[in-house]
Amino acid sequence: MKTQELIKFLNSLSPRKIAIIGHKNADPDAICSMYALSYFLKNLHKDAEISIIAENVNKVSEKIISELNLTVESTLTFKPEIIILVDANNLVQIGKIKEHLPSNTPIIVIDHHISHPETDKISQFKIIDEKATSSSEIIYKILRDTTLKIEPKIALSLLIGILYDTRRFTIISNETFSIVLNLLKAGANYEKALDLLRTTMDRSEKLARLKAAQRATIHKIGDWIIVTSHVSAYEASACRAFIDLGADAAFVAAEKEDEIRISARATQEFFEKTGINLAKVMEKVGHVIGGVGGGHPTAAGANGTKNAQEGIKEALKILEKEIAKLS
Ligand SMILES: [Mn+2]
Repeated sequence: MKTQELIKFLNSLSPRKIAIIGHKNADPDAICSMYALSYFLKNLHKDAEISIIAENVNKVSEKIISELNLTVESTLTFKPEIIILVDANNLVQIGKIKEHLPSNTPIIVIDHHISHPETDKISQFKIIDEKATSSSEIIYKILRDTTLKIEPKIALSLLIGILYDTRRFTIISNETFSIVLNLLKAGANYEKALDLLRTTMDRSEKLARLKAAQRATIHKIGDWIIVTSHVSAYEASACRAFIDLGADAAFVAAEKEDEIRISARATQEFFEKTGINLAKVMEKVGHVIGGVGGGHPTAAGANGTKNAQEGIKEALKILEKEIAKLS
């Protein structure tokens, strides 16, 4: 971890106002890693004003924010002297906040998603660890490299972030288990973490999933079953539902007035046997819908403003081409 370089970079700027910004629809990993990072920064720059910002947060994050009594702003509340993007690696992901960023403000990127071409252009310093299960894991390693004591609430937050992004220890490395053990020793309560991540599904989410199923198209490409559909919201949830139903990969578009979002999910088996990385697929889909895409090999997405249908078609075209190469 480039912790010492990070500290050096931060000290060279000695910022008095720091904005930590996560992606839109911030998930528990984004929220919890931003919170733990703010703890680190408060100790490094004692007098600095620090705010945690995300345009909006997802439902389970809402619960965590209220239970842990965190403060998350939806917009910039001051002119930052430094911006730290966490769990995001490009500015489209932060949504409308992008329009309010003061120019010439140094940007640091801390993220675990597959690196994005824009990252180098926008950032003066970055810590990108694609092997990390979560941004929370990266922040843990930063804290570990300092003499700062990890307080129980910080340990709990990081555990929540890791649990969420590993899908409760489904996608995990041996190292992550040792990190989790250290978080438990630092006072994180595992029961509490699980409890905070438990949510009941909204009626609107249930309806979105069922409508997605009603509108689904099944594509048989080689031996694989790919499902596509469209909804007005909860596209990621709908994708997960299709994977649970038996799809090897799923693409679901959500069309809003001024925004197109396409979510993509695949099984680990699909990724391992085809080598198709959805983050790369969605990067291309992002161009088609007039925005950007990225994410992880089996969970990715794209945001844009137009051509939802074409975006889905592009994804299928890429899959057809790649799968044809295999036979
Ligand atoms: Mn994450």
